[in-house]
This record gives sequence, C-alpha cells and structure tokens, in this order.
Amino acid sequence: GFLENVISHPEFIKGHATVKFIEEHPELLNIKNIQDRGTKTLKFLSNVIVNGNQDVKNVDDKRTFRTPQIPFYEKYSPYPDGTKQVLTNGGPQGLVNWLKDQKSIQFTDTTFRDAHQSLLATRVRTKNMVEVAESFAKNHPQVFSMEVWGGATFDVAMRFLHEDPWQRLQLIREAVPNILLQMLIRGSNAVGYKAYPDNLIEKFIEKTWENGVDIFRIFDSLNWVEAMKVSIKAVKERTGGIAEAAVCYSGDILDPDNKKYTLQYYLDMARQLEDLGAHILCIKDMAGLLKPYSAELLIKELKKAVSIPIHLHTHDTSAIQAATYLKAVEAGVDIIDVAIASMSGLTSQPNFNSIVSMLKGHERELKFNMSALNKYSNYWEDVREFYYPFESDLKAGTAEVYENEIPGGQYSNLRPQAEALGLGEKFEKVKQNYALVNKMFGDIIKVTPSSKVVGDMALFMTSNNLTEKDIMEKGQYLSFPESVVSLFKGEIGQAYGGFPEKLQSIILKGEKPFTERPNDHLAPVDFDKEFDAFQQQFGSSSTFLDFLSYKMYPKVFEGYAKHRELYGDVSNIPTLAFFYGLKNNQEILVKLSKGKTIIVKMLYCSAADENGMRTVFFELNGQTRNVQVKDNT
Ligand code: 3PY
Ligand code: ZN
Repeated sequence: GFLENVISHPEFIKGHATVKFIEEHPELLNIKNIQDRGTKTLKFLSNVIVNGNQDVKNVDDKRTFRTPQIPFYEKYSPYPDGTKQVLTNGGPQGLVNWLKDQKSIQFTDTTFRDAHQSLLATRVRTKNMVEVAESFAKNHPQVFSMEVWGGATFDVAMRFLHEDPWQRLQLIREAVPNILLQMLIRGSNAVGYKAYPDNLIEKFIEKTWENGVDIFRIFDSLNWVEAMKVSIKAVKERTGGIAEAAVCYSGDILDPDNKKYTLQYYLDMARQLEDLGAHILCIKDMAGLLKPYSAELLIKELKKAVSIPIHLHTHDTSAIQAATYLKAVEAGVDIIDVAIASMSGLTSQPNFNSIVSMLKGHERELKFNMSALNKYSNYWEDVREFYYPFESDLKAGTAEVYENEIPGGQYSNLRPQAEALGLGEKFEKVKQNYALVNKMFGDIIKVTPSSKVVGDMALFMTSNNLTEKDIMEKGQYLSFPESVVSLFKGEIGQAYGGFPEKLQSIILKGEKPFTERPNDHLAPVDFDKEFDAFQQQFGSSSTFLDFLSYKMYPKVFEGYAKHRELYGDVSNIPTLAFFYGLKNNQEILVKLSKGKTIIVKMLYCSAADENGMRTVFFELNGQTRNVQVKDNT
C-alpha cells in the first residue's frame, strides 16, 4: 500500500526525501496504479502459462537452464574512463584524432545488436543485456564501442518482445557511461524497410543522440551515396556524435570475373563519403564475403585513398574471417567488429576473445583481462540457451555464402520465413534462387532492405516453382511481391549500373519508374500537428519517442501499444517466464519500476471448464490471486 510505496521509492531510499516528499510525488498515492500493474503482469503470465508465448514454436519442456552469472565488478566504485570521455572532452574531431593516435587495434563489441540479430533472430531482451552491462563496462573500458541499437532491433523489440526500443537505449546508456555506444542506421530508411521523409530522419537522429547513441553507422542498401547525405549531415549538424559512413561490400575484388564491384569502385565510394564529411569510414561486409587477401588489398589501398579511420565489419559465415581480420590489422585497419565468444561465429561476428588472443604479442595488440572476458562469454552462453527456439540450423561455417551472398543478419530470418510458407523442405532451393534473383536483378548490393526484396523474390519463385525463363516470358501475367515492385519503381533508391530494363518493364507492367531520391516524393512530417493527433489516439502519457516509433512502424506500434495497455511493461519479466511461463510453485521477481518489485509465485493452473476457461492461481507478494484465461491450445 501507501507506506510500501513510500519506503520503496528510489529517492526515499537514497535519503533525498524531504517534508515535501509526498506532495512532490503524487504517484505515491496511486496504490491502485501499482496494483493494476501487478494484475497486468499476472494476466500476461497466465496467458503464457495456458497458451504459450505466441512467438515461440517448438518448446522443449524437458530442457533445463543454468542461471547466468554476472562477472564480478565493483558495484560502488566509479566507472573507469573510456572512449565516451574522449568524445565528451574533445568532440568528434578529438575522438577521430585520438583514434588516429592509437597504434593498437580497436574493438567494437556487437553482442547487444548484430550478434543476436544474426544468431537468434534479434530476440535478445533488454533485461539480459542491461543486467550485465555495468559489469562489462567496468571490466573492459578499453573497448572502443558497443553496437547496441538499430538494424532490426528497433522493430523486433516492439513486434515480438513488446518492449520499448528507446527504453532499451536509455537503460544501456545509464549502465555504460564510459564506452561509446553505436547504432546501425539504414540511411534514408532509418530503422525501417522503406524511405521516410527527410525531416523524420533528421528528428530521429537528433533524438537518438539525445537518448544515448554516439556513433551512427550509416549505410544505404544499394550503396547509393545520394541517399546517405541527409543522415550524414544530420549527425554532423544536429548531434555531437560520430558520422560513420559505410560502404557495403559485395563480390570479391580479387575475382578476375568480377567487373562490377571492383577495388576502384570501393575507393571511389570511400572518397565520396570522406568528402561528405564522414568522421569514420566503415567497410560493411554484411554477408562475410571479404576474404583475407582481398581485405589486405582493400585496406591497404583505402588507407592511401582516405585519411579518416577505417572500421571493418564482417560476419563469420564462411568461418575464415579471423584470417581476414589478421590481414586487415596488418594492413592498418583501425577498428574491427567482434562478438563475445559464445555469441560469435557462424552468421555472427568473429570471436572477440579469440581475436584478442590471436594478437597477443603482436605490435598492434590491445590488452584485455582474458579471464574476465571469458566469464562474460560464460554469461552469454547461459543466456543464449534461453533463446534456443530462435537458433538457426546452421551448424558450421559454409563456403556456400560466396554463391548466395545472403547477409548474416538475414540468414537467421530467411529460414523461419521459408518455413512459414511451407518451404522448410525447400530451403536449399530458396538459397539457390536467392543467388539467381541477384543475378536477374543485375547483381545488386544486398543488405536491408534490398536483401529482403531479393529474399521475397526467391521465396516467391520457390513457392510457385518459377524459373528465370518463366519470369522473363510470362512475367506480365504474374503478380510480383509488393517489395519487388517497389524496388523496381525506385522506392528504395537507385542501383549502381541501373536495374535491368527488360525485367523492370515486366515487373512494373508499363508503370514508369523514377530516378530521384524516393524521399523527395514524401511530404515532410508536421511534428506539432501529428504529435497532437498521436496523443489523441494513444493517450496523453504517450511520449514524443513513442511518436517516432509510431512514425517508423505505425501498425507495429499500434500492436505494441495495445499489448502494453493490456499487460503493462513486460520487459522486466524474467526471460524464461516470458517465453515459457511458470511451473507450479515457481517464484519470480518482477521489477515494475525503479524501487518497485513484486514477488510472483505461480501456485497451479486448473483444468479447462465447460467454456474452455482455465484459472491460474498465484501469490502476488504473498496474497492469493487468480486469473481466468481462455485455453486456445
Ligand atoms: C540491418 O540493417 O539490420 C543489418 O544488419 C544490415 O546488415
Ligand atoms: Zn552485420
């Protein structure tokens, strides 16, 4: 009740409460509010207990789990300074200068973003990251940056985890005040799959910086520099952060048959990005195609072509990317992307712990406390187990990636997408068609969202048993996936070398494509007016950040808001309970807000009555409660 609210209030605990405490905190009188939130949590849990989590297929009831152990850290000692302080003190140019002065190789840890996007279909929940973040930041302050946001995490957080992506960012920032945080942003597509109005992109970048992102890794899914300008400019003019502009890598510069994505092509694009004012250049090898000797040549030549630091990103799909990093390090690359051991390899980034060890004794070695770094891997090994239904079936590295060029971040999604269409048995064919579609499309850069279009077309051809000949001869009678039509219309930008004209006219059925930036066709957002309307619809407690989420993903946000209305904030429900429910007599702690934690014990669940209703009995803070749920199984 009331007294409980007072003594559990964070300011009261910190000893900040004055005589005006209650007057200043009217929410303390809101006992009903807390009770409501408890009830909502019970509602969510009973639904999972009775019907399962709708997002999880193939639950294995016999599976057991270990409790992840947070590596030891000094709770009450201050954070050691890191790169965030370099940026705060010296600004972007100070940071760039600092970076140029470093002889040792620098590391970006992708565990909180790309690693789980690529291995676990982006499903890792905020809680499992935030719980270990302070320990990581205090033990490993020499990490250059942590990639924690953007890419697919934004929509998956809302769509499947029913979480607020902004809250995730804020909590990670709070737990990591000393290491630069970075995000992946898809240029004019932001964190979505289509073009957004320029002023929305600008506002999004501004708010993202305010809420904790320091480094913006900006790319365009067709390597169309024109489409990257607005984002690069926005980072430079509206934030104090770093504009890291990316060149997406495709093909192989050492392949004599490769006439399209040549060394010269990459050098030209890199120079253009430097001219636009990028602070850092990224080589974004999203599918893991950059082989060791190609990396050596590429980095060596880039070092001559541009003067900004170079950041290399890859995926270990082929299992040889450690060799690529070794060659790149020797050729002078400044930063490399790695994922903690137990979240590395396969379609994820190369192994952080092993790469650090590989360079021991090397003139560019960066020293780490390996025993602490390995404990962090043990933590993630146990956490990863929680997410077993989202593992892809890939068991070992594969050289097939050089043929299909499927990005690591897409691979873990393509199989479930294929299965959902009943093509589980034909995944082999889907991969072959992916390569075929790429050829038909004129060998385009494939990364979100262009990679999704290639995937959609490959699934379309596979499920309808279509060949290239069928498309070219009978295409006018086919109704192509929406995303394919949109790509050929020019709605996600222009491809290098253009789209193949014959296929384009077949797909567009006479409609004329455009060649300007797709964003030029979009009316700017009227923020005042639209935010008002948004609050009318979603309530006055909805924030401007919610509004941005809504503008990125209207339908997904609606679903998220409805879920939140029904079940409250579910992000603090422990992960096992969130996905698999509770067993009889199992007890969990759920933090409803700062300083407000409830104890939930599941007692038992009744059999279904004549109307198919079950009753789930709980104890909430010791008091018996029950919730009725319709059994839909
Ligand atoms: C994304 O855009 O989500 C990616 O990870 C691209 O590589
Ligand atoms: Zn990636």
